[in-house]
Amino acid sequence: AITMAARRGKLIVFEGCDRSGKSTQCAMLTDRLRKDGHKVEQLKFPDRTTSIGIMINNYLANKEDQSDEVIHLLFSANRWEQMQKMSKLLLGGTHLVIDRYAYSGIAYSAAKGMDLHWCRQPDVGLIKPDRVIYMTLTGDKASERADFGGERYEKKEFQAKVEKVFEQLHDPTYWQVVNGDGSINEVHEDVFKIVSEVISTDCGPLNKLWT
Ligand code: FDM
Ligand code: MG
Repeated sequence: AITMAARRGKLIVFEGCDRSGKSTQCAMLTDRLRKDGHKVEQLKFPDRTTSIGIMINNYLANKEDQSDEVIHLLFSANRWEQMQKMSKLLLGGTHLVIDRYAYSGIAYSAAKGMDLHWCRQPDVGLIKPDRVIYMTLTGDKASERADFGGERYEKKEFQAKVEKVFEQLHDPTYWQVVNGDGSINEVHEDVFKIVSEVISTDCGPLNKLWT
């Protein structure tokens, strides 16, 4: 008898500058998909719970210094340490909703003036997202939101540079821009529409990033 091949889970990544609403939207999307009966897990990068993540956290909290190269490689290693778990979940049919990925890795490092090509290399071969939802905000909306300015990188001028790199990384073949200016529910509806389409499409086997 013909059995339907189990469909793998989809990898959905949220990207964008600080305070663009990524975390809120990740949580809402995960809840919604779960309520609709999907297997779904939410992850975030940096994952501050691992040994590498603790080093990253100390760096971001300005408790520890690292050279630009070292912190860049730690952020990348912090993704690589989750690849086995992620591929298992995806192949087992669980969708993954991820707050930041390799694009943040490149955008924040290149915004410091590091070479973009160099910055990309450590993440080559990570699991490629099925969709990147790039959240944008108009004008000064981000800095008006709560908590902006507490950690390293949370400066208006720096965020503007990060945004420029994100725009360079934007790949229309699998990125979609969502404007985060609206209410949380309005933005959620935009996100949900995009993700519903991705979930109902057969995306084939897992792909590798930038190979
Ligand atoms: N960040 C995040 C990087 O510089 N490189 C990376 O690879 C990643 C994933 O870390 F300023 C930056 C982006 C942000 C900071 O992220 C912490 P969260 O999402 O605010 O925890
Ligand atoms: Mg932050």
